[in-house]
Amino acid sequence: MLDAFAKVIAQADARGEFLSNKQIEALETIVGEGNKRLDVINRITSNASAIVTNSARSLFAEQPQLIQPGGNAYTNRRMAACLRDMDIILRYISYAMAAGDSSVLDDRCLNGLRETYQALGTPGASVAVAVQKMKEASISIANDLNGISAGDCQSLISELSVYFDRAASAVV
Ligand code: PEB
Repeated sequence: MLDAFAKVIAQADARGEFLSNKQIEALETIVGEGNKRLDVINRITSNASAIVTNSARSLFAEQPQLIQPGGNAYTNRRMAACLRDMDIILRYISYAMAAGDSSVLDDRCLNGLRETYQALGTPGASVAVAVQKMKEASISIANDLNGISAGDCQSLISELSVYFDRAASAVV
């Protein structure tokens, strides 16, 4: 599990080189945008249950067969497992955002998840839709200018999008 700093250090050390100017500049950007990054993480974290429940509700409205007899989220036990999975995925995405690197998400959440879903008969494509819905909800919450001074969050939002896309494509 690496963060943005440990990653460039590992890369430079593998070559026996000092950090390049480009690497230092990239780290400077991360430090400079640190407060905005923490704000994004804080907004996702404090709205996590709304993000999960609204996204799940929207998924089941679009794919009602999932909650009908024979569906993979049918019965309270499976519904609970589904909501829990969405919560786990969102939590690891928030960790990746905190680290500025996807390795925590890749190693501890996504690795083997497609195979797990195949074994369980859980439709990965539906999980991917749920992840995309959490992405839209998270971005609109993170990007909400209400009550804050407007700033440029473009690069942080696109980084956040990449983590969601990574999670969605890891399960189909
Ligand atoms: C991954 N999910 C499930 C299981 C595991 C995971 C390991 C089996 C064991 C269990 O039920 O607890 N666990 C989860 C995860 C990590 C982890 C991400 C990462 C660290 O440790 N069913 C649907 C929807 C979807 C869904 C499409 C969006 O119809 C999910 C939610 N996951 C789902 C369901 C089950 C499950 C298990 C319903 C239960 C399936 C079953 O027992 O039949």
